[in-house]
Amino acid sequence: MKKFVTGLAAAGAVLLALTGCSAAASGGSGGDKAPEDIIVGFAQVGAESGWRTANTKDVKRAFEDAGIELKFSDAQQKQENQIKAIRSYISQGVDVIAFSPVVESGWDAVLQEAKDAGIPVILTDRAVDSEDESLYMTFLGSDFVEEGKKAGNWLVEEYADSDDPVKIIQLEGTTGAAPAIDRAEGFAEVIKDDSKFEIVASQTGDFTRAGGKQVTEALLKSNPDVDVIYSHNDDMGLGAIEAIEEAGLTPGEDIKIITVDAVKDGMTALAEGKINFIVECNPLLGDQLVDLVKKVVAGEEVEKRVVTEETTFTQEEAKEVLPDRQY
Ligand code: GYE
Repeated sequence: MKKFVTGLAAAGAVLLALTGCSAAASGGSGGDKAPEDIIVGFAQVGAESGWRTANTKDVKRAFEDAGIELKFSDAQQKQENQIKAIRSYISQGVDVIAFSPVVESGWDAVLQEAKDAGIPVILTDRAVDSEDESLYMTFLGSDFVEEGKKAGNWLVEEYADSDDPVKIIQLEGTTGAAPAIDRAEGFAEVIKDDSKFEIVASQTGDFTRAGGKQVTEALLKSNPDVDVIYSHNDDMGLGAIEAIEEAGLTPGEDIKIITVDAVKDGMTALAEGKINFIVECNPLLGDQLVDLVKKVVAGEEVEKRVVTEETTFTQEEAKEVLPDRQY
């Protein structure tokens, strides 16, 4: 039996050599490369938020722990910078490219270039809208629609006993980004069944604190009687808090705030009662990414979609977990 298996493996190796086809065409760069021989190119979105900082730190840590070389680039939230970085990784002939697409659309051409070069791609954190799923190996990240639904469910429960209208301002993430599109969609789906909920204004704050503050300042002027702010991330919510306080109002009381992420600054504001509810989005994707890289390089099958597990936090829960919060 053993002989047969060895023979088969040898036949496989000959076949690969004959066809000149590396396993990369079907996914991995083949063989059993030692971690120190693997090179990964990672094209990060930017450094727009606390979430992103924690994500970058964790990815770098995980690759260092694994002894895998990581080439890292920061696209400063610009798609053309990410495309440039990916092209450079292709020309350097890295083993795997991982990236967190700043927006969903417009990746097919560069993904096709990676595929033609036999370099597998792993989507990390954010999705692309490419119809051809063979352009990437897998997508590791959160279910953003689910996050939006969790935010909506809290709101529905919070106002369950009231028939008064509930006016909502939505602070959107980066226009065209998967988490902005999906968090809006999930939230809208949950609140649509009750006509007392109305999104009176919805604008992008680009996932930054400064953006959240600026948009809130402007929107408070046109909507002084708003009840709730639903922010697609903590940072924009923290910016909104500043704008609300500067307008002489009390965040968390005069205007309720729901955010997504659960980074330390957000959780602190939640514990202080300035934010009312946070839906968690886990940035610690490093170890799972390393795992997927190893599998892809070894030519092993990977799930097309790997969803990270997440929870939600009320004020009491935030107080409990804050002392041990890593990020
Ligand atoms: O929620 C936000 C960041 O893509 C999940 O990007 C990520 C989002 C995160 O800027 O804070």
